[in-house]
Amino acid sequence: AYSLLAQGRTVVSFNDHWRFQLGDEPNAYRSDFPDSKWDLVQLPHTWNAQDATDSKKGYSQSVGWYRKSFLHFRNRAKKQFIRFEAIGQTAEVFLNGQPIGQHLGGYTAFTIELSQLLVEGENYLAIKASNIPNPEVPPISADFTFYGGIYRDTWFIETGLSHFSFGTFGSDGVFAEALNVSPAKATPRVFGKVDIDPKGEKPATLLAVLRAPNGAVAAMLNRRNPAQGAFDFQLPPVSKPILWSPSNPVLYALTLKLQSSTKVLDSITIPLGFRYFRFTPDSGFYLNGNRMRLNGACRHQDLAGYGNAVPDDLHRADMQALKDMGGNFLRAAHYPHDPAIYSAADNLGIVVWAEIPIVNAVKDSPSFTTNSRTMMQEMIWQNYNHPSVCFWGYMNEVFLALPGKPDSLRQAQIAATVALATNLDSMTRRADPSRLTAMALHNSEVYNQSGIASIPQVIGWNLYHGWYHDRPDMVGKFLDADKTRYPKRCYILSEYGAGSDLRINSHQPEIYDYSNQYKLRYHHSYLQQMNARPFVGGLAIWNLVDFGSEGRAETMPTINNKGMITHDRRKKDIYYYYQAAWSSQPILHLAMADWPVRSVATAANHQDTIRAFTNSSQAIALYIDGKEFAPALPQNNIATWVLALPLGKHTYKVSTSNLAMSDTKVVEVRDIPLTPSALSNPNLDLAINVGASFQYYDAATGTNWLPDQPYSQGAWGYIGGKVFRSGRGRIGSQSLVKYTHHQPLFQTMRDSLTAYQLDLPDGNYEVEIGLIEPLRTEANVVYELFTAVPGKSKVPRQFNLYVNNQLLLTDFPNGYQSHEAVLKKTIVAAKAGKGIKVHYQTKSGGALLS
Ligand code: GCB
Ligand code: CA
Repeated sequence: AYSLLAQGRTVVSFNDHWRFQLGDEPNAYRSDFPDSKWDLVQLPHTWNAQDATDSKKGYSQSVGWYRKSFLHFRNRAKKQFIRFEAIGQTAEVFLNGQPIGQHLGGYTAFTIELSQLLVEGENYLAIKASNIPNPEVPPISADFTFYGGIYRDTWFIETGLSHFSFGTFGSDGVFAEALNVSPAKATPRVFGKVDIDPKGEKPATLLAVLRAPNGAVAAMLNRRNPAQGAFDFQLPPVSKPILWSPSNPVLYALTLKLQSSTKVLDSITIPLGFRYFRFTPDSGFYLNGNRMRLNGACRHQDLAGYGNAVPDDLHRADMQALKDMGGNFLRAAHYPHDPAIYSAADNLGIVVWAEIPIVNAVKDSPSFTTNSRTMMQEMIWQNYNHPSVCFWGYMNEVFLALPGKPDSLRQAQIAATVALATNLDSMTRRADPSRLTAMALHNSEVYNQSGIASIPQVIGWNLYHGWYHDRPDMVGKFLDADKTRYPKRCYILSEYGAGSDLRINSHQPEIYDYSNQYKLRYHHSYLQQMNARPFVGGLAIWNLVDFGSEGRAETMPTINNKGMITHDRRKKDIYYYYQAAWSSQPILHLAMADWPVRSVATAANHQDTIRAFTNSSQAIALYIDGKEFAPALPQNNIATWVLALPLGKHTYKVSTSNLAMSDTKVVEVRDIPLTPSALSNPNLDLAINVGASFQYYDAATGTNWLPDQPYSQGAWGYIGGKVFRSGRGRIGSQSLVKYTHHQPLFQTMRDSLTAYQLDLPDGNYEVEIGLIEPLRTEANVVYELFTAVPGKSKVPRQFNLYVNNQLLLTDFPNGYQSHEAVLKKTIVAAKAGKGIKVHYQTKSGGALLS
C-alpha cells in the first residue's frame, strides 16, 4: 500500500549495515554464507584507511568482500536497481548467489538491475572488490594511493516497469544541454533512452519541464506515446536565460517524467546551466563572452583518517575551500571524482576539468584500450549534465614512465600511446562536441616530438621548475618557447607546486627544503609570471590538499605535501596568499600561523621577515603587543616588514589603515644560543638538525630544532664536510627512514665532517646523536636509494664515532641497515673549557651526523 505513494523514481542510499572481510573467500557469494563474524561497516568504506598512511611500507592491495542482507517485498509494478558510485578498483556483484554484474575501474559509477533475482523476504548481496594491480585497467602507475573498497555512496533505486534507461555507461540515461546560448536566448535539448516493458503500463507521455531558479516554468514539452529506445528533442527556446557563471552559478532544473495514463512510471530531475565558452590561443578562456582566467587547483579525493572513503559533506567542504580561496577552476585529478564534487562545482560556480586515470604510461593491449574507452565514456555520460564541466581530459604525463633503452621499445610505446590518444580524443569529440578535450604533459620534449601534444584541443603543462629542476623564474620562458613554436595551442598550466611541511620553516628558504617559505617564494614567482602571460588561460595549483601517495618518502612518509591545505584539512598560510590574490572578498591574513614558534639569532642581530597577505591596496599597519610599526604598502598581495622580533610570546596584529580588516596571531620567538652566556644556561636544551638550513618544530615536545651552522669560537657548529645531497642535488635523502617520526631530522645530514664542536661550559651533559646510513651497499657497490644509480664510492664507509673520546659507534654502518634511524645517548663531562665534541676515526668513506 505504501509503495503506491512512491510514484516515479525513488533513490535511497544503501550504505548501512554491510559485512566486510578483507581477503578472498570463495563461498562468500552464496546466500547461506555465514558472515556474522565479519566486521560491520558503513559505506563509504575502504580497507586502506589506516594502512596506506602507517609506518609500514605497502598497503593491502587485495580482494575484499562486502555482504549485505536486506528485506524486500516485491512490488510487481516496479523495477529495482543498485547503483555504486565507485568501487576501488574492480568489482563483481552477486545477488542471492548469482553473478549479476561486474565493473572495471575504481572511479566511475555503475548500475545493475536487481529485479529479476530479488525474492520475497530476505535477499543477499555480495560484492567482491579488488585493488590488486591489474595492468589492463588504468591507472597502472601514479603518484597516489590506489585504495580498495566500496568507498563512495551506494543507492537502491526503484522505477516503474518502464523507465529511463541506465544503459548508457552507468549514467542516469537522460541528458540535457543548452544549445545556441546567448544572453538573449537559448534552446534546451534533452535526449536519452526509454526502456519500455511490455508487461507494464504503456507510457502515454514523456513530459519535460524546465524550471527557472525561482520555480517558474521556463519551458515545457509533452511528447505523446514515447517509443522504446532513443529520444532527442528540443524544448521551446528560453529567452533571456540567466547565465551560469562562477560569480552567478544559476541552475535551472529540468524534470523529465515518463507517465502512463494513471501514474508516473519514472521521473528524474537534472540541473541545466545556460552558459557558453571558448578557448583562444592568445587570451585564454571566455565564459559567456567574457574573458575569465581560470584560477584554481587540482584536487585528490582522500583525507587523513578516511582514506578515500570520504562522505559527501567533506567533499563539499573541499569545494567550498576552493571557492573561498577565490578559485573558479578545479582540475579533478587524476580520475573522475565523487558525484558530490561536480554537483558542488555546479552550485558554487567552479569550472571543471574532469579526467580519467591514464597516468604515467599506457599498456599496449586491446583490453587496456577498451577499458580506457569505457572509462572515458562513463565519465562523459555520468557527468554530462554538469554545466561546470568544460574539459574532458584523458591522459596525464603519459610519457613519464617511458622506457629508456632500447630505442625500439621506446618508439613502440610512444606509437601505442599516440594511437590511444587519437582514439580517445576523436571518440570524445564525437560523444560531446560541446566541451573541449585536454591532456596534461610533463616537462619533456617527447610530447612535441611524438605529436601527441597536438591531439587535444587544450594542452595542460604540468611544470615544476624550481622544484624538481631549475628555478621558479624559468617557467615563464619555458611556456614562451613552446608558445612561439605552437602559436595555435590553447594553454593551461595544469599543475605546478612545491612541497611544504608545517613543521618546517626557514630564514634561508631553498629549493627542496619543504619549508613554508620556499613554497611561498615558488608560488609567488609562478603567479607573477603567469599574470604576465595572457595566453595561459588557466592555472591549477598542485594541489588543493595534501594527499596520500603511499610510496612517497619525503618529510611526511606516504603523503605528497604540495597542498594548500593539509591532509587533515588545516589551511596553510599559502592558502591565504592565493585567497588574497584571487578572491574578491576583502582579505587580510597575517602569515605567521605556520611558524608559531621560531628561533632567531639575536647575537647575530637577526632581522625577521613578517608578511601579511591582502588584496587591500592600503598600507597595512603592524602592531606587536599594541606597539605600532611603520606601515607597509602591499606589493602583489604581500605586505612585508623586516625587523628584529622581541623574544618571548607576543601578539602580532596587522590591520588596514581604515581598520576595516585586521588579523592577530600569537607567536613565540626564542633565542638561538650563540654566546658563552647564552650557552651557560643551566636549563639549556640545544637541539640541532645537523645538515639542515631550516628549523623543525616538534609540537609534541615543544622543541624547535635549530638549523645547522659552521663552528665559530664560543658557539657551536660543524667542522668540515658538506651538506648531504641525494640524487639531483636535493637536500638530504629522499627515502623513508625507519624507526622515527622525525624524517626531516634524519633525512638531512652532514657528510664527511671532521667533527661537531659545541663550546659549552664545564659540566655534565646528556648528549644524544642521531644518524643514518643514506646509501645502500650491495656486492660492494654503493647505491643511492633515491636514484638507484651506483654511487661514486666503491668502498662502503666505516667509521667510529666518539663524543669527548667516549666511543658510541664502531665501524658504522656495520650492523645497521640503510635508512635505519640510529640514536645513541650518553652522559659526558665537558672539562677544562673544551666543551663537547663529536669526533670520528674514519677507515673509509665519509663520516656522518644528522
Ligand atoms: C605530477 C603528477 C602528479 C604528481 C605531481 C608531484 O606532475 O602529475 O600526479 O603528484 O607531479 O607532486 O610530483
Ligand atoms: Ca558520494
